[in-house]
Amino acid sequence: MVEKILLLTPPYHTEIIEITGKWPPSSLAYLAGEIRKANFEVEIYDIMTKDIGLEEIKGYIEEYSPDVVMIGAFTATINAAIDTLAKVKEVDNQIVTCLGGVHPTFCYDEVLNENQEAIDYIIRGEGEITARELVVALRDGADTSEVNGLAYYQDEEIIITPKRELIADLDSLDPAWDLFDWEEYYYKITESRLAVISSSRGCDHTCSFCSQHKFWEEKYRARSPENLVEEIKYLQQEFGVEMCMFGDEYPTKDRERWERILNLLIEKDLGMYFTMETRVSDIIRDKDILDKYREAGFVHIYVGIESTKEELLEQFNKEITTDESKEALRLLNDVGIITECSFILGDIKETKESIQHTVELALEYNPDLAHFLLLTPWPYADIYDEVADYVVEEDYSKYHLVHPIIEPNDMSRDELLEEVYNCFKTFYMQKMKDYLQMEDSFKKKYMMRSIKILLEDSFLTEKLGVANMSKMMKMMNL
Ligand code: B12
Ligand code: SF4
Repeated sequence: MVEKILLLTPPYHTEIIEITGKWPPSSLAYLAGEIRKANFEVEIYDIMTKDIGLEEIKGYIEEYSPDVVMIGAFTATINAAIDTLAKVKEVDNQIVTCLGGVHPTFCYDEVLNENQEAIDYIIRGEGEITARELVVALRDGADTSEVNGLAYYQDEEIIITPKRELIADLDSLDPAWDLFDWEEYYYKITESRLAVISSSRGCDHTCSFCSQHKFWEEKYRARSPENLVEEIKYLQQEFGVEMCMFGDEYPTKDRERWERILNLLIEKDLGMYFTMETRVSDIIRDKDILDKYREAGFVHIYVGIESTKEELLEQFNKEITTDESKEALRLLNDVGIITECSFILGDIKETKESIQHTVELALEYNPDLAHFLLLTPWPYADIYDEVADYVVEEDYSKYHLVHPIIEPNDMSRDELLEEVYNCFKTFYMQKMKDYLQMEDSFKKKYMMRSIKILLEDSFLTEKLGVANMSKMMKMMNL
């Protein structure tokens, strides 16, 4: 009898973005909400947040004894997800194991061929309806080949069922937020209880290094402002959420909808903080309402800048110019919103000099926070074919953006990594002086806390060296 469904996150850590807090896995809340509609008992066990390893996971599976276990993965987490499912099978081979998310959606054949024992089903594409229909079919003893959106191994061959259609109305979803242990989730910088929410799905741009527009089939669907703001209010009232990250690819695409969201947030006056990622062009488009962003609670915005080189922006199909990037950062800085962006390094023509030039320009662009990340071609991204001959790392667990995956013509991987660390060092040594002089006390405190976390707990801590660290900490009075 199939009754108990367990949803897991993979035991994977990077000490990169994660260091700023503990982030609830919203995908699992969405999946659980839909599965629950068919009267199953559903649990979410957030291994990533609990920071536990395979042996503890084994103990939990033995104790909970689920009938079906589901886990999600993108490229960096795929190995950890598969190892987890293998462990589940070790506990009880009768437990049905399912894998979803972007990496298995595109690489289902490679994943299934190499892991037939561990994985019973791959759920391809948008997960909610397929997951629910699959567990219903398992409970009813029905033929799973009738369920769209699956890939699985049967009689020595991979069965691929027809594509799952995207959900037409995102307001119809009902995420099971009550299944989280909210005490566990927080954003360190503001010391706030944190939720990751989703106001829309997809993106109609086609940046060549990105997988998100492909996963969502280059379509854009959005929730109604009213439905979204009601959910935010509910999260605050029921679970004490104080800060929400919009996990969307492209929350601001439709100006009318976006302004309505801002107006509603201002009207409700919830006193919450919000953060999101969006496009440079929308920030410029919205220059006349950016003060509303801040008033609504958007304290920190990540803008997709990616490069200081026009040539690379074109190669990435980013559809922005360097002037626009500078302008967007300036506009956000002017209204007191904390700005963050990343610069992708390590394309095949990269040299030590070009990296040094990038860091100089990064300082001129003047974001509050910058990341210097390495070009990481997901095997299903458009850019993959362009750089395939330069790929020198096949271990997917290293596809986390600060490990060299490709080797440029004129730099070794060690040199590349060394330069990445130098970029962080140069950038933050300079920025620290700016932070100290900030007049906006909220922003100053935010930046001081960010830098403290970066110095004390990140992948950079070791690389900066004790002498540099103490010098920086002393300089910042930390
Ligand atoms: C929030 C977030 C985080 C949070 C983690 C939240 C969490 N606990 O899950 C934090 C900030 C910690 C984080 C860290 C990292 N992240 Co992140 N993150 C996101 C972000 C912005 C939103 C995810 C989200 O909530 N989406 C909303 C939900 C509803 O959509 P979804 O997750 O896609 O889920 C749907 C489907 O994918 C599928 N599905 C997903 N999981 C499952 C599971 C099952 C069982 C099934 C059936 C289906 C299924 O069904 C879901 C519903 O339809 C995405 C970008 C994005 N827009 O999605 C990047 C993203 C997932 N992150 C990414 C990366 C690379 C990382 C890091 C490696 C970055 C780094 N250098 O540190 C780390 C890894 C940390 C770790 N330990 O895993 C990449 C992955 C790229 C790729 N193709 O491989 C993304 C896509 C961003 C990008 N650069 O393009 N991340
Ligand atoms: S990087 Fe951003 S704008 Fe570009 S395709 Fe991906 S989600 Fe869309």
